Amino acid sequence: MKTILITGSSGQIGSELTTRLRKIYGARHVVATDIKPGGSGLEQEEGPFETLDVNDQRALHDVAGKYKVDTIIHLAALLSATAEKSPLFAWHLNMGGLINALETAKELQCQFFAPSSIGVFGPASPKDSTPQVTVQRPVTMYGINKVAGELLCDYYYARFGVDTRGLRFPGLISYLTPPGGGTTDYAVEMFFEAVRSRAYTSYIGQGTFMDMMYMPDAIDAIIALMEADPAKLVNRNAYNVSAMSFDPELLAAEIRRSIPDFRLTYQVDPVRQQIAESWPDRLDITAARQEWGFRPSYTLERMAVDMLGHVAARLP
Ligand code: AKB
Repeated sequence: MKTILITGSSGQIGSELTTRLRKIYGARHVVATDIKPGGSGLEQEEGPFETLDVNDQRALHDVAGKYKVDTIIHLAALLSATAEKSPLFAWHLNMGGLINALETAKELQCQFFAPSSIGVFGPASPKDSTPQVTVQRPVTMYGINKVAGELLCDYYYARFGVDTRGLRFPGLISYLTPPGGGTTDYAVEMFFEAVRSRAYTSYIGQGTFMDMMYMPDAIDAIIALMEADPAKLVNRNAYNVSAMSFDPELLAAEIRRSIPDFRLTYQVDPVRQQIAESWPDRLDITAARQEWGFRPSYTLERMAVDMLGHVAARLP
């Protein structure tokens, strides 16, 4: 039986992952931590929760030691748009938090997961069917952090034998906890505004395609990768994963199947638009399929129907 420590457990991924892992491994075996409570609130109610600043190496080590964890899932990080507003802070949080979590994993001999991102690619990477192994020259602070993070995780595996694993997440779509400060957040906002007001103004321009995935598939992917046979993992840090690729028009068309009078307009934000244009249109996910059986189950159509149902149920 695993005992898992999650950092950033109140965030978009953390809040749903904590609940799922507690169902699999038991509430006592999943220690949720965050710098502040938040998220769905369940991560504090359903099992152990500790307030933790990942930049505090000693505190991180002490919490992991107190619960005798054997797995660390390190989610605490700043996303792309926020990182671009405060690049120095992003460097300290994203890199400082990661190295502290890796050191703890090394000292306590833990298995380790850290999310990477489509942000590791840049304008010099192939835009379509972006390969697993290709040019990685990102032009954002977030992307630089993520590339350095992938390399650090590889280093801790090769040098110290820490069982590090990671996924390059695309935009993640969910209804429970909102994403914060990402470039792909527009997709989630569009669902909520479509149900609330039947209209949405997109900060990402028409024709800008990005990879996306529904949260249940993202959670399944983390669990599948962490359970995968280590002998089969060639590209540990980190695997391209994605379930769909769309631009704002394509998503709006899908929403109109359920809300025919939904109106989409544009007010493009130059910073987030530039970030989006530097990222791939569509990833090649062959390595994840072949090495550990990645198989997302939500298409754009299935995801949109499910999302709209849940968002309608949540809004007053
Ligand atoms: C962001 O937009 O910053 C994230 C990501 C793709 O890593 N959702």
